[in-house]
Amino acid sequence: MLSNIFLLIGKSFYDLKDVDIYSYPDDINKKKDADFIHKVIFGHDHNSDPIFDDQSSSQTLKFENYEMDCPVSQIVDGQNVYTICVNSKMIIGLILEQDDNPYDYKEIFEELAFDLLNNEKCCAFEDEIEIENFLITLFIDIRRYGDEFIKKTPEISFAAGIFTKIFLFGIDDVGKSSLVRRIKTGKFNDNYLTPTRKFNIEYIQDKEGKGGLAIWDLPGQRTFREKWLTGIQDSNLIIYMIDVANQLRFEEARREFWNLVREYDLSEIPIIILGNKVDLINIKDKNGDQLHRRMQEMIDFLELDKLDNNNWRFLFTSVKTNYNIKEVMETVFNMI
Ligand SMILES: Nc1nc2c(ncn2[C@@H]2O[C@H](COP(=O)(O)OP(=O)(O)OP(=O)(O)O)[C@@H](O)[C@H]2O)c(=O)[nH]1
Ligand SMILES: [Mg+2]
Repeated sequence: MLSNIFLLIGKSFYDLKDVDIYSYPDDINKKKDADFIHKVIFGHDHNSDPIFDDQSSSQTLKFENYEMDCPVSQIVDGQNVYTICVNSKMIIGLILEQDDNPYDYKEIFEELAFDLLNNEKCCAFEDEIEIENFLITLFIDIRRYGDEFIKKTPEISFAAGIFTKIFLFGIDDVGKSSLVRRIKTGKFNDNYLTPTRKFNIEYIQDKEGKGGLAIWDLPGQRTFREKWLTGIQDSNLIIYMIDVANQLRFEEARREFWNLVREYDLSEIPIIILGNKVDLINIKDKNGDQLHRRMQEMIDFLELDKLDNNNWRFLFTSVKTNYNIKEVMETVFNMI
């Protein structure tokens, strides 16, 4: 488990007075922890390509792009430290628990730091609050990843026979994580969720003893979509969710669905397509003809009839109003 994160940034790493130190949640102090910091810098420098160019002192700290070297794992004063150097000017360090394997965190550490800095441009390293927010975001996401993914990996293989793996995907903002939360806790909150960043696995035990589900809630944002292919393997059932109220993104939703279906042989796996946020479209009679017509329109648009797989169902849902959520669960258990 990640216990602390820190950032060393400065015009030169050779003299600590030129280095600013930020950390979260525990304070790392320039005076008190000087020895520790020196060792971290030395250890990183001697375990990676030469990265600290001493020309740097005259240059500014403004960057267009952020490049990262490969993370370095070291034990410093008995602490499990994992550091990455950015643009030869900064070191971001994770302090992990003793029995953590830093390499489990390699991918998330590199990708998240890269994504936050280059794609989301969340920090320009000019403002202290911005820097602190950047560190806190990294901390929370890496910690959550550790808690939910790394710790649970053995559980998946161990429980493979008991838990049915459900692969839940769809473009961003359609309501996937909201659905998982609804199933798990019965709750919905308009303001509760933020975009998912990593595979999120939720284990749900059916109350009536029908079995256990491991629902893989995938991040829908564009940068994560190529990862879908990695996660889909061994799935027992697939749920593809679209937002029926957002017509502007129908085309994108259809494209992403077929990208995956074509790429991976899904002919044997049951598929449920959920048209979510039905509360936002104007249908007066939710069980009558009008809804039926809408459903047929969606099926035609998504070209579901072209699926090799005959084992699919389309359902309208509203995670918000709880409409059809019970039916989703029934359909899941019927289909598997
Ligand atoms: N009106 C309405 N809003 C919903 C419904 N389901 C989810 N939302 C809202 O849609 C937004 C996105 O929901 P999320 O569950 O985070 O979406 P997601 O698909 O997990 O998004 P990514 O993780 O980015 O892929 C949130 O603001 C939800 O509150 C619904 O049935 N009706
Ligand atoms: Mg989500």
